[in-house]
Amino acid sequence: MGVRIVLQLTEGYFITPPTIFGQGTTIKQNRINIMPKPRGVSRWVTPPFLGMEYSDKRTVIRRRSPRVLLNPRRSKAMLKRRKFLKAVGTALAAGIPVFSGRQAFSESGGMEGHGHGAKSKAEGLIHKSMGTYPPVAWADPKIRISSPPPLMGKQAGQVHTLNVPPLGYEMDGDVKVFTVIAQPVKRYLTEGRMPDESIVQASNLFTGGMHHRNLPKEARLWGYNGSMPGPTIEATQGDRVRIIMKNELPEPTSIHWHGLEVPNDMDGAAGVTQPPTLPGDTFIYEFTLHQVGTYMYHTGFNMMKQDGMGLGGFFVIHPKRARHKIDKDFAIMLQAFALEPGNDRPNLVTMDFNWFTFNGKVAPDIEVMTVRQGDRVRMRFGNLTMSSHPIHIHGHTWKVVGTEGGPIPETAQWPGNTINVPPGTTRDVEFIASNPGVWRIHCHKLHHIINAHADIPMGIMPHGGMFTFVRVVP
Ligand SMILES: [Cu+2]
Repeated sequence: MGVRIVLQLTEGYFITPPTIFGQGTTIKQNRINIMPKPRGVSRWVTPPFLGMEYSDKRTVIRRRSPRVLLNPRRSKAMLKRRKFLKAVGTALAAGIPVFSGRQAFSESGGMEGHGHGAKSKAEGLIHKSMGTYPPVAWADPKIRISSPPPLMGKQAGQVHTLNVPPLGYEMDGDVKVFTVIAQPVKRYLTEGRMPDESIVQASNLFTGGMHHRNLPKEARLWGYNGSMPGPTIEATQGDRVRIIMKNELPEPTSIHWHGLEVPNDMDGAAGVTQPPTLPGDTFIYEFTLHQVGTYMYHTGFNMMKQDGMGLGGFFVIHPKRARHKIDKDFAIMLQAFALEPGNDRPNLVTMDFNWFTFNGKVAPDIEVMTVRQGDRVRMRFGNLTMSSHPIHIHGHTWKVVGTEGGPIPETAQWPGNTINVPPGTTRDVEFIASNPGVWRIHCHKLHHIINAHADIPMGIMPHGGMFTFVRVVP
């Protein structure tokens, strides 16, 4: 299968392609800006996604072109061919591997042989496609969104992923079979309620005049099985697992098994180890697990966008024989979104994130972790954001017992009550819940414990972001 990228240049077109693919085997990450802003353009627009055509021998599926907005009064003013070719030259000089305006348009019967006149066929094509295709959407109304698979909600193991329903499996002979459906998901980051008064004593909820109600915030994101993040896949060392991935997104995708030592063709690096799975298609991953520990899965295609839309989850492998019994085993995925006021879709081209989530929720909607005094508690953190998160617990000291490389030998474990979780890593901590009470646990980057950088009721209790409690019941 070949992936052909068509860069459509026109007046005022500011191109920020997330990913550009070579023929079959190479991926190049690129950012090019074609400047300057020509006359007649009312404003720059950063297109959310590059227009692409996905083709195999039989079919050409034209996905949507980028959003390009011109001053409507001048939208008929087409780019002169000379200017177009000049821009092509710029792109080639910028090292774009697969781009040729001539190829792109001659294959569509466009530019070839039309060198004269201001309104060549190629120009017509540019204009037509600009007008015809909207930006890549959150959901494609033509793709039916499946309800969660029947095993969603069945506990497969011991891990409690806060605010995320568990995932069960079926056996096919000796193979554990999981189903994950990549699909658009609406997620309330917060429903706009007050903190739970059964957790915090009412008299302590006095606000000092700084506390006010959160507004509800619903976001349109991408996830698996109706959940963002996706459900935690749990298996045991030595298991053979099969993961059936169905794509109900409006664009191709794949799943990368982050940290797992799988055969190369199971790595999910779409464009390198497999073709991307087209909308409506299914890809089956199957491999044997020899590792132990906390791993992740996330998209392996168009990552900047698809990870940013939320496509990730935990992959936990339990040891055949545990070091010791764990009473409570929690998993918390760290994610961040830039949701501008009045917008329910993330801005994917900024690193100014303003919503910081534990498992797709912000305080005060994040589940409280209730344990009994004396319980041995494990917490697993995974970071799919673009910055680190130092997660801090009150009233307890834990030991760092694992990373995305598996368990840390006991002699090398270290104590603390803040664990920095850098991007792309996981960290496991364990502690005995010895100290009764309601204890804060939160990211210690203080901008990460408010919502939208706007509600700042910091007087008595931080109210938002990566923040919840561990309640130790005596
Ligand atoms: Cu943080």
